[in-house]
Amino acid sequence: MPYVHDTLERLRKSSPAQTEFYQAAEEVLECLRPLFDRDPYYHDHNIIERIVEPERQMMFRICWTGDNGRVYVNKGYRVQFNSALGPYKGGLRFHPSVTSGTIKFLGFEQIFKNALTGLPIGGGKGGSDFDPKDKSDNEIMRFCQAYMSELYRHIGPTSDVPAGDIGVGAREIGYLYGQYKRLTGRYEGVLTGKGLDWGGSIGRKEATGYGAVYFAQNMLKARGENIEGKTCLVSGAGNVAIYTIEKLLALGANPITCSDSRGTIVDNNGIDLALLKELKEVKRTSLEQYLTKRPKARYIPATDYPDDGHAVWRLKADVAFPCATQNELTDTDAKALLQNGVTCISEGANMPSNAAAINRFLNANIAYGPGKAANAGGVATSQLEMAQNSSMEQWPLVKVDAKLKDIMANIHQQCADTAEEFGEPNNLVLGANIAGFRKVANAMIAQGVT
Ligand code: NDP
Ligand code: 2IT
Repeated sequence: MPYVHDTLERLRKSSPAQTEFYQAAEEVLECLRPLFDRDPYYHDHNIIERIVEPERQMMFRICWTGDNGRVYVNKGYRVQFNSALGPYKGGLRFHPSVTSGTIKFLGFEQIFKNALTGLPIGGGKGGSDFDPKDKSDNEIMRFCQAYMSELYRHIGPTSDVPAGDIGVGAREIGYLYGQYKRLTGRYEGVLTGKGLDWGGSIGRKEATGYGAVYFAQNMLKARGENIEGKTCLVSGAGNVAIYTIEKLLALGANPITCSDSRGTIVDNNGIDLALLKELKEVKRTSLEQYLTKRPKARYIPATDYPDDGHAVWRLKADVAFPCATQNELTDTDAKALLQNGVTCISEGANMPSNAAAINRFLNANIAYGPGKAANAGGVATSQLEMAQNSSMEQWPLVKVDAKLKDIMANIHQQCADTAEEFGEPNNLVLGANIAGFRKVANAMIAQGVT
């Protein structure tokens, strides 16, 4: 199929060094081959060349003052990738590893994820190479204010609505929102993940993790199984990991791991959720501290796996939830997971498994839910927050949670049906990419060449 091949070749030349973006684009485009083979419609409209190019990208300087009086400089980004289905929607990531390529890969994934939710949201993403670790609360506030001092002119409740991602949680959203309000004088739904007393949706904080567990339940149900009693591996110790663990415990599963960039906790009696929240949501400290209250747990430093892989994936279990970051799960990890009996993987993170690991899962025919489907509960609940903001209402948890469950079941069904339609039942990667793509592409074509 020269169309896919040529587009990827052009991207490789025009986006040098954007390896994560290229990886994400290659996965999607390779999955689209059977669709293009069947029908020249999308080719006739030159749709993949159009869809891999962001509508707009902002890069800006952020200057902020440290507690020591020194002025620091960081890079800021916002990629407005695709608005065919609605206002740009997607989180902000503050992490020292962030480059324009990282934000572009995340924005690209977001387009298809948001399409799968069935809600009217386009795809975008933003962030900075700012490192929030070891910064004081005042430094975080000044950085957020500086970031919003540029971003505010590019966003709005019906044009572009950012939210959280790695390094951006309730505290950062608060400071960003305060600055937006100060600069514009407007109290409106321009960010999601807000505090519950000032426009936030009940259930948003929990939604990505809960949604990833609901997605696993749907995959297991399709195979006549249930999550109850299953031993689960979870990576990460942030927002997504914590609420994945919370839902697993509530459903009678046994999550035995969590991890941060420094190491992994293995607690065969089940992760102590209250302790994890205290360490990560209140004290913002290293996971190693977990041992002081749970001495029977084990701590494996990340340095034990310096080059290839992650301790979390080397344990006996039934279900795995990668909830930390991109490419955290290598081919060696994938091999270990399969050998250790894991038969279901639901990705809370964005693109956590590398291409070789994904191929291994698909060849083994296990239940594999790719991030753009399995972690869509977060952005879906963000859209529910936008709906509540625009009607000036706040819905109760039962309503939000029922909608979230419905949305996750729908996403699973769409992916499974589309995989079946293209003769690869169980290939939810193919199903997610084709189902998401068709919605966006059809809307782009209907709206003409813009
Ligand atoms: P948080 O910042 O709350 O937590 C991230 C966690 O992952 C931390 O425990 C962090 O450890 C760990 N981590 C980050 N980078 C690495 C690394 N290179 N190696 C090992 N561990 C690492 O972020 P979230 O929980 O919000 O996000 C986690 C993932 O989920 C990301 O891929 C994000 O894009 C995705 N996601 C998030 C959504 C949301 O609503 N928040 C929605 C959908 C997807 P440490 O603190 O030591 O760095
Ligand atoms: O990757 C993601 O979907 C998110 N970080 C959440 C985006 C959002 O707008 O809630």
